[in-house]
Amino acid sequence: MQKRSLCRVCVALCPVKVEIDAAGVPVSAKGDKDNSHSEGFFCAKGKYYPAMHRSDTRFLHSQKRMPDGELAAISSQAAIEEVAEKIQAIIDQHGPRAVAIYSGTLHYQASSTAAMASAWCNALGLKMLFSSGTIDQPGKQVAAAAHGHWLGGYFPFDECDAWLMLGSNPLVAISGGIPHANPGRRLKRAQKHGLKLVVVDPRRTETARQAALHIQPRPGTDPAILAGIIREIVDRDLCDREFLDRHVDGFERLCAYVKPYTPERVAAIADIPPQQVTEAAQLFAAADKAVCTAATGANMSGWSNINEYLVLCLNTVCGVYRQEGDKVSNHGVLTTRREFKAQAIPPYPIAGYGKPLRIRDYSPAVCGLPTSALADEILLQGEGQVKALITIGGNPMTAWPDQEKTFAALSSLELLVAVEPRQTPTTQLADYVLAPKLAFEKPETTLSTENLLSVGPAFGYTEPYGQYVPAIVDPPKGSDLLEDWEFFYGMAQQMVLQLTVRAGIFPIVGVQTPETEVDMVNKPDSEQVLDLVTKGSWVPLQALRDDPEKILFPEDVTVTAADAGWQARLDVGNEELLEDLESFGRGDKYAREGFDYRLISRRIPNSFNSCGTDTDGLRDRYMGNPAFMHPQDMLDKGLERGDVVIIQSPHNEVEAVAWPDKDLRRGLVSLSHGWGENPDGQGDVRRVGANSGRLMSVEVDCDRFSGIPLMSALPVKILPR
Ligand SMILES: Nc1nc2c(c(=O)[nH]1)N[C@H]1C(S)=C(S)[C@@H](COP(=O)(O)OP(=O)(O)OC[C@H]3O[C@@H](n4cnc5c(=O)[nH]c(N)nc54)[C@H](O)[C@@H]3O)O[C@H]1N2
Ligand SMILES: Nc1nc2c(c(=O)[nH]1)N[C@H]1C(S)=C(S)[C@@H](COP(=O)(O)OP(=O)(O)OC[C@H]3O[C@@H](n4cnc5c(=O)[nH]c(N)nc54)[C@H](O)[C@@H]3O)O[C@H]1N2
Ligand code: SF4
Ligand SMILES: [Mo]
Repeated sequence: MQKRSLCRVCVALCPVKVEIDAAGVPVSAKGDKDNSHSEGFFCAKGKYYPAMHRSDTRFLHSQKRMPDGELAAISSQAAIEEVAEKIQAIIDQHGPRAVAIYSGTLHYQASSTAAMASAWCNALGLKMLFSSGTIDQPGKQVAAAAHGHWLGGYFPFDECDAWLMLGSNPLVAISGGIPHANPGRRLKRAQKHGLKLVVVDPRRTETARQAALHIQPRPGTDPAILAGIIREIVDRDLCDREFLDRHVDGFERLCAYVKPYTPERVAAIADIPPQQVTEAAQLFAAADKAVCTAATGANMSGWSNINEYLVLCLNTVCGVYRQEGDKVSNHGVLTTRREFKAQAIPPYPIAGYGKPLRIRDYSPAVCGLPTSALADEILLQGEGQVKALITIGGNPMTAWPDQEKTFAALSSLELLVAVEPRQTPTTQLADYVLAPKLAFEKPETTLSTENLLSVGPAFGYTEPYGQYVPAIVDPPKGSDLLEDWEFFYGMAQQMVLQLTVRAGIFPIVGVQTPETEVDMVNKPDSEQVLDLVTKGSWVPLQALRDDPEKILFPEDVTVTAADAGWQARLDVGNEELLEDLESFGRGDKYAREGFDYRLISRRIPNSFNSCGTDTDGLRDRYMGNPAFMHPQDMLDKGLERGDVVIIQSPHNEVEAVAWPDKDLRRGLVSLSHGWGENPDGQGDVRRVGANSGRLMSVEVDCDRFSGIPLMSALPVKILPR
């Protein structure tokens, strides 16, 4: 029997057709060719998603750590009661700051999880809330706060003539850069209509190969490239003067800061031909509709805030936004109904949103609390020490920078709870594992990906697309699993809390989303929770349930005039952030004597962070997560494909498997994350992979707002084993 669902490994949420056997077990999946939005697109991880449902490493029951040190099955209800009681006791004794939450990537992809977990945290007054966002692209929120927002929004990818991307590879990551569904086909189609793609990446990526212009710089030099492009646009008088005059402050200051970045200087810093700067500027400014975006590569290489800020400045200097009367073809389906107006939302403070952390002078910022500081907040004794951590849909032991410190911290906790469906390096340390149902076992909507439009121009859908899918299989026989949200609801009931659920996943700037008090006596069912998180949406969720064939919901929406008397302006002259450009210009502050290679971040097609790393068939595409190097660099070091090397950073070292990649610049090692065992593991690196986070320090070279450490362009040495 075949049933339709959505793959939920990554934000593409690809529509899939799942083959279910007579026993009700999902056996295989393929892309849904009948779906006009995705046109059958899916990937290897989606193919193996049914296998993840059946995996040997999956927990079929919640778990409790026993006195002998082993995990043992416990009923979901008992797990809820015991965890709730322990959390309450810790709060009673040490206050709410002793309890921290870490929300990982898979927390956001289930709309009910994010809504109910947030509601529970709010009801308890928890403030120590961390997420994978601050070890991802935190410069986005920082830059947006300094710059402001344009309520008319950006033109979607499909309508643009030029598209400039720094540090993203959407043809593999399927995340941002190019909108999620079927990015390859979308790109080809857009190019047929004349779109010029410019990619800035030290690696000739799958996406870069399709570009009209690929700039292949030294990693960590994006500030120079962006400043150079803006300078050229100003110099050649290619700015949108009218937009700047009417809606923007700080232009003169921006011009002064980018002035030193002549094409020749940029070329010297980034080691690229100077004419590429001019060419990129001309391609971008000549386009009728264009957008510049940056992703992880530009956020992890030491200059996240200034990179993301210059991206916004470039867009604003060229006035790329939708104006009054422009059609809004991607208005939304399941997010809260809203207006698009030709007006600015002014800048707001970057930080200072609450009580500071105890270490490294961090205070809550627009991007949230710095995850890189959480291990130290757990380890640092005294008043305010974090004693309990709940991780939801994340895997700190493979994802957090400085794996050894993370290991020490997580091992020392009084209580570690993981809401996690499978055995991971993190669950090896957990006191409780709350075992959730997996995707095919629960209903879902496309809300979470649609809501990503609040992250930036290349996120969310480019068309008014929405889908609802019901549960299509029962959980495995004999299992005792709940949906993620039910754990938080159950704990709230146990702790006698009133929960209030807010619609949506991430707030959308300028939009008031409806809130609803949850019935704490009669437990809602999953469908009712989905109704709460889509309350006030463009299209009522029930309409999607009633007609599953209908997936596009276009309405005639245009950008309206600004409110009468509206004065707010965008700011491209934020001195605090532009000072980073000044600091960048003083020389390579991250270089370390003797560390002659740079490790750069990347994604590989066969794993999604740590998902897939224990799935046969996905794991074995390479030997774990290899350390890609230029073939000539390997030759110079006498290395062959598959040889084990030691990658040493100023902070620590790991073993990794060398693998040739002619698409890299010389002098680089390109290593993906999410792999590797705990530091006490004994596994073969060729199977378990290398943990790149172990090389990173959370004490030096971290950003002052988000705490994101140097996770790309990291100086390393390559040594024989
Ligand atoms: N060195 C280095 N480190 C990095 C990065 C890098 O480039 N380099 N990238 C960073 C980035 S961008 C990110 S986003 C983070 C990722 O950091 P995390 O989000 O912490 O890591 P994931 O491996 O994505 O964890 C997702 C977990 O959710 C579990 N899961 C799957 N389905 C469900 C479900 O239905 N419910 C629940 N509760 N759990 C589920 C999976 O088994 C997995 O263990 O890593 C960051 N770390
Ligand atoms: N297959 C797969 N897909 C994924 C994930 C995965 O693990 N596997 N992870 C998901 C997650 S959590 C996220 S956040 C997204 C991220 O999505 P992307 O940000 O698109 O991630 P990557 O594919 O790693 O692309 C980053 C690119 O930055 C380049 N880079 C490294 N350093 C620099 C630099 O200093 N400057 C510039 N300009 N480029 C640099 C790298 O070579 C790489 O090609 O992907 C998501 N999708
Ligand atoms: S993992 Fe692959 S199939 Fe699944 S949603 Fe992402 S791109 Fe689609
Ligand atoms: Mo991420």
